[in-house]
Amino acid sequence: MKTSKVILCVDMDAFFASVEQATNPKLRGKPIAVIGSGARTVVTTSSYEARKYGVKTGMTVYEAKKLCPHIIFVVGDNTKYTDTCRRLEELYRKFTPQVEIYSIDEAFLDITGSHHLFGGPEKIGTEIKGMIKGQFGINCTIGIGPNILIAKLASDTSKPDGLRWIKPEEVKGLLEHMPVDELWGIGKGIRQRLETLGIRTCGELGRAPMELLRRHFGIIGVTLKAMGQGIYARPVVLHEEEPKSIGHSMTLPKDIYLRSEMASYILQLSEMVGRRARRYGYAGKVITLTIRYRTFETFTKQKAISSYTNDTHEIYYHALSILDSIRLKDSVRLIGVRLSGVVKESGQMALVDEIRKRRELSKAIDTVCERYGEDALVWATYLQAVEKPRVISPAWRPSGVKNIDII
Ligand code: TTP
Ligand code: MG
Repeated sequence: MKTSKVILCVDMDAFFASVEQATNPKLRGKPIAVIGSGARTVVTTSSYEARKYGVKTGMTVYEAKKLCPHIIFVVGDNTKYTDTCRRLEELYRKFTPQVEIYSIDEAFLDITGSHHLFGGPEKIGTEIKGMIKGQFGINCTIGIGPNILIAKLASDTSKPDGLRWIKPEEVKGLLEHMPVDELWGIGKGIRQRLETLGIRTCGELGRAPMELLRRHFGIIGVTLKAMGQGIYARPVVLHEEEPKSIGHSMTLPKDIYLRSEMASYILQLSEMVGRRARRYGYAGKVITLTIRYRTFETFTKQKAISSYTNDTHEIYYHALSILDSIRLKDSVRLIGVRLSGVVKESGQMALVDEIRKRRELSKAIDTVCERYGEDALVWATYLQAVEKPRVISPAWRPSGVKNIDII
């Protein structure tokens, strides 16, 4: 029998306000709001004492004061919060190495392999809550579930100062009558679109015909249906891990047939992959080309090369040779290029003069592009692409190399 995962979601209660109350006893137990220092600042968060009066994130100072005349405004200090965030991460790591710091005050911990060492998931939850209270003087809410979606739901529904474990066998019954927008990631827009299809609850979403969802939401329809059933494949993403690969893919503005057009996109993707690898000092030995046909059928082929590279043209050359080795069955809607088998660059890689020169050129292009934007300088072949889409994936993060393949 396949045992399910155990994921813990930790979310600080009224984070900025709690930190302020913890560091200034005069603020404890009082309605406070944390604001910025600008003249037109808004409430970033408020203490639960202030929330009782209806004070909410995003309100102006004036609006908050009207609802709660004795509210105390505190100008936020970001370094305090980021510092707390870093220290919290250390605390989580005592229970598992599988920690994802999702936002400044939220983390996901995969405790599947470690909970038995600590007396079970709830024991870990209680212990983390106690440690956070003891070390930082703040409350948090912890949700536990078989995946991130359910753990997040458990936390959201037991705030503040809560601890809730939704076990796998409880998921179905719990979701049956729950409105879809209570699920993480389903906002007003998707809720309204689902409503027009007669879908209001997660139970209805989970039972909706795949074809219907596909037609209205494209590939996301598949994820939505699974979410309605409480299924969520996204794992906890570890930040400190070395990237195993660097990839970019793009859905094309229209389906294409011509090899020459595909080559233009492949060059553009190779440049994005190469640039990212060079920026963070990585090089790889395996090039993968992904082609998704109009029908969504996806084809992936890879090629191992003899030496490590992060050179745009080498990546392009090999990706193109993969394209040449396949017989395209249909028009293409998505192309992806990936560099894997990635290691930290040694600095001694550019042995051949020609390669060294090209690397210098690549570096020069990177510098210009970083200063003036992605499109400032492009290889001439890009310009042959019929319509060049803006293709930075939503998963891209400025802070480091991130595997951004969304296929
Ligand atoms: P949240 O976790 O959304 O809120 P919270 O921790 O204040 O309250 P809750 O108990 O409901 O979890 O956000 C975390 C912190 O991020 C919050 O304390 C302030 C900051 N923040 C902003 O600066 N701007 C925003 O728009 C939001 C939503 C949060
Ligand atoms: Mg919070």
